[in-house]
Amino acid sequence: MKRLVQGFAAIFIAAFALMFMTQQLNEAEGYGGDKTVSVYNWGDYIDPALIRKFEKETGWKVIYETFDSNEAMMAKIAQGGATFDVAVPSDYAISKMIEENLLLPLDHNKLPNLKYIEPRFLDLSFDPHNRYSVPYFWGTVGIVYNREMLGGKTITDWNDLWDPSLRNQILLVDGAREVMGMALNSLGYSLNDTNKHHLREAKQKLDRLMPNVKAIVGDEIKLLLVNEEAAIGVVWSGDAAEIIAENDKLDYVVPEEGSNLWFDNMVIPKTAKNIEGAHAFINFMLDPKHAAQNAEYVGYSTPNKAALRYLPKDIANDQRFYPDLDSVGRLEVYENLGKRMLAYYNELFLEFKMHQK
Ligand code: SPD
Repeated sequence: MKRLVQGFAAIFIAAFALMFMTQQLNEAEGYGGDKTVSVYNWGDYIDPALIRKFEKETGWKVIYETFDSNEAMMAKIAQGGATFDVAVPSDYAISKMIEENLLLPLDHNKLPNLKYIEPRFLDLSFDPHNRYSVPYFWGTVGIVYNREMLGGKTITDWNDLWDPSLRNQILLVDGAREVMGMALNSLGYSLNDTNKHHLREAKQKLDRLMPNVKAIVGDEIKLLLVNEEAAIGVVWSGDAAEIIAENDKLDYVVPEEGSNLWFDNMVIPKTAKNIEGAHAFINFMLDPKHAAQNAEYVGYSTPNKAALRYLPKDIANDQRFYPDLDSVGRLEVYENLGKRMLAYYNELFLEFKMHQK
């Protein structure tokens, strides 16, 4: 009996020591702990001065980590090794994370600044009643083009990109849904198409675009276009705004065949350690002055109605980035197409990427 008790005691002590060491390790890496708020966001997607202001006002230290695709973010959160208090997924990814039970319901009482969001950005189909998510930025996908490098030629359609005169002139955003969506739209299909023949057709069409593709890149796409390393970029609208602000030879168009309307929202993952801090951070970002400062810094469009009056007029009235949605052609929000179909989109995109020069 004594040996049995000693055995249990040894197991208990070992388990406790392991728990303690894991916590120390997590805290050393910056994850978890009630003195920190860990935020997982897209690259180049916040004004660092706002992080410092939040830390100063609340006493919580922000541990900030970035990702470059919804797929990478979801894999990391689902795997659970690192835990985050706040993350910023897009529409279809939010729906998928809700389905996979990866998110905590929000306490709206702790988010009084939610009232500043324009109603058309609330209660969207990927998260009815905003039970799990609140708006951060929104936008479209389109084409940035350099008028001078194209000799005055204007671009209006996705299909313009297949013009043989554009050899080695196109940079593509590194996103499976964006690139597959562009090819599907160019063929007259929906960017949520699930017909495998249509998807293969889109992939074959992408292969025919490859001679014109200079590179498929992440956030560096902005610098490359500003520095005129290529004449054309397929980009998110907020990146386009930032690029055009740096080089006025460039313009942005949302192609007439149709494109993507997207929403990035803030959520609290189920594994969050500091739920109080997570709500405080989200509410801080929803404050109109903070939302305006953030929008001006990153270039993306804010869904915060009250923030618009703090933005310079030339930004808030720019129809390219704050369009009246009825006036923009056929825009679709990415749908959660289910695990297998999303994996198929990724597989086709990876096959396409493998044939890069
Ligand atoms: N550099 C910030 C990029 C944010 C882009 N989010 C858009 C996602 C559209 N699905």
